[in-house]
Amino acid sequence: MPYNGDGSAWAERPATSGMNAKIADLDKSSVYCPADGDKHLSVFSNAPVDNLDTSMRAGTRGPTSIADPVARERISHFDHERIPERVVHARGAGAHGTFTLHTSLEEYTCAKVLTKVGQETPTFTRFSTVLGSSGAAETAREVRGFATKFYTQEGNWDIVGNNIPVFFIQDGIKFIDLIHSGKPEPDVALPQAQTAHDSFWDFMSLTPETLHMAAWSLSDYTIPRSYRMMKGFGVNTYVLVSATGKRTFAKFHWKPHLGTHSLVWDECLKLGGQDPDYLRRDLADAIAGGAFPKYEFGVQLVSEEDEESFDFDLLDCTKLIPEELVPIKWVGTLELNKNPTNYFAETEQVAFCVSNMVPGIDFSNDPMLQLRAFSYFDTQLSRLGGPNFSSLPINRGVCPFISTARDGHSQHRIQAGPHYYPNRFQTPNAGKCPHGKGQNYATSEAAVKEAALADPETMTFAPHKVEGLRAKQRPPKFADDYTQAQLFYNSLSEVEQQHMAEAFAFELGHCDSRQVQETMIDRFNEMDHDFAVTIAKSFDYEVGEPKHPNHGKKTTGQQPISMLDSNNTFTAAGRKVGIMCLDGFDGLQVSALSTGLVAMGCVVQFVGQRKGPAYPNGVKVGDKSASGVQNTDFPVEGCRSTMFDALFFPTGNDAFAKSLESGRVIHFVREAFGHFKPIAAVGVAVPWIAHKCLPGSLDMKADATAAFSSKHGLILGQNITDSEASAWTKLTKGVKD
Ligand code: HDD
Repeated sequence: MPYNGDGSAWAERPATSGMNAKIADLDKSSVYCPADGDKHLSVFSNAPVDNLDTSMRAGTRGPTSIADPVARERISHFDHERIPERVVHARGAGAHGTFTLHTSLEEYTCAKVLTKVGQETPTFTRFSTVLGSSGAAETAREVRGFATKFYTQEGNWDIVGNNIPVFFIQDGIKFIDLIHSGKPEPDVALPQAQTAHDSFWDFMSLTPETLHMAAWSLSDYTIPRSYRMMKGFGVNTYVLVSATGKRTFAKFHWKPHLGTHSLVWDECLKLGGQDPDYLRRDLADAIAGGAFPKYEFGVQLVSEEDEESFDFDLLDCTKLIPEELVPIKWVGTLELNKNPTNYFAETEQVAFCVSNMVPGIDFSNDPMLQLRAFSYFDTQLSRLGGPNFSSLPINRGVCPFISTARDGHSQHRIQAGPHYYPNRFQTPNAGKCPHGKGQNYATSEAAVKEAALADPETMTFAPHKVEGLRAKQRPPKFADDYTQAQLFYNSLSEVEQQHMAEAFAFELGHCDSRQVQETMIDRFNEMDHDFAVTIAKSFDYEVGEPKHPNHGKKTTGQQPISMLDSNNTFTAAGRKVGIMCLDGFDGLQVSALSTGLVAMGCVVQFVGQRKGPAYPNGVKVGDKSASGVQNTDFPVEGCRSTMFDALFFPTGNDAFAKSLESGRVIHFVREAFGHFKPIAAVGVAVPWIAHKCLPGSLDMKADATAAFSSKHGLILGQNITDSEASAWTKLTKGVKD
């Protein structure tokens, strides 16, 4: 069952049983709308209002009275309904969930969320695009955000990551220029939600450290098929701190149970108009239908002793740790299982802060991370109107705490007790004081260690030594911009490399500056000479010999770079199949196939001549009460093949066969075939596909009634066997000959 837009979900307060601690907490602040006798329409004062249609005025045609508090307050509230959208990642979709730990990381961290096996931690996850404004289309080529707030028993912990394991720049000080260059041009504010313009590629071409991320950005990673089929990465290197004070570097990973899959660019261009909400709809539909998206959570761990043992720097977030060097340890599962009740209150007001940490998790000295730790908290002050954003319902924690912070705009709490520390009421302090004098500081290295280790579960920052010459400087290994860009490119399949070249032609084809195009081609020449030669063809440019020839190495693993790698998951589950139910269709076939597809976890949608009843073979058109009448999701004029992952054409009677002849229906097949989508057909639909829709495209004789092409994902036949059906559902999307 897809997300129901008819408002029926607003009518009643959901049952509270089975709610996780955060949902139960939010419920305290929720208001539902039933007219249950005690409630009435009101204004700010909550006084009842009888008339919301007509303002107060002197006589029927006289001036409107400013003394009408109802009209005034309604207009005034409306005037202030908007808050600033996020300066980046403005467009997002959120969902509540549960994180369950299945493998303890006790050896590395004292954070309970990562040590108590079986513990369920409530979460809120927000997926996003980066550059588009809050109303932008979601299928634009964009890096995607993957941010999760864990409401742990020790406070909130936020992992604010992306769907790509590396980032554009090595130092947060450059973030402002990176984002300015990618956002719409400042004079006429275009283009929206895309990097296909001169400023962005100007910045990229003049900033060599961006090369690795530039390659990821042009790849299929920036056009995901679904947030349910998208990886996530913490990107920066963090530090886990054990109960004995041992510090271990950690990279965070999310791996989708449905595998990692993308759209093809032509689909994106079309879907941008057909359904600009494609990804948030997909997420809401899946959760509403009970097909809860799941992700494995994993860590790559590096001991402090091994910090220098790589040919890249762990503090450089333009680099990943190849899995053959450090495998991923999978420790928990995130399930997204509840849609928000109110988009603004939850998805918009959620404030992810990289600085939200719990004891046992710490920052590394990654210079991006260190500045991020400031930026997120800071931006919420203007976005959410002041320092009390952390006590908004979606942001407040579920663990008990005491704070001496007070007052400020829109204070939500009524705080009793001392607003200073230390105090004579012995407000408990988690930290240990080595001197027992009430001050939480120590005067020697030994005392600091002793204090931290005395009660590791409460230490916020584990002590560790830092020293160095204070200067604007970078570590030497930060200088290698090529090795990992080459590793990424080599690890892709040929077709994915081809997609990158096509993406380059689109992106740089939208730039006007010859200098930008040529400099960028020269940059990619340092990644791979053949690639540079290919992309240069679209720009009539001759590429020279690279200074850093491609080393030819590849990487693979549990989070394989290529989406066609055998370690990726391929499943029919979660895929959307469109079934063409033009009047006169074979009802038995449709019901049998749709039941089978649903059992495999597919979402089935029916397309007919009209939204409403479709009449099977043997039922008179118009006889709505006859058995077998199929309710459709879309009229054929109201949807396109791009909205489905696969299509099924049943057989049918003469009327059905005649309706197949419509140009719109033929276009369905041609377009889906062009996107390498699985198409299945039976009976009269077989010769129609072979000879009308795809003449000359199929390897079948003119009189053939059956054909199967695993390459095209096309299956045509009188009967579809189980093995053919399962091969069909492998969905060879995006694979080109
Ligand atoms: Fe950021 C939002 C991810 C670098 C400053 N960022 C934001 C969001 C995600 C990321 C997913 C949206 C969170 C949400 O859904 O509300 N950002 C990243 C990643 C980065 C990164 C993976 C590189 C490793 N960001 C980065 C830097 C800075 C920022 C270097 C500034 C120094 N990011 C912000 C911000 C935002 C933000 C301006 C905008 C809205 C917000 O924080 O809450 O503070």
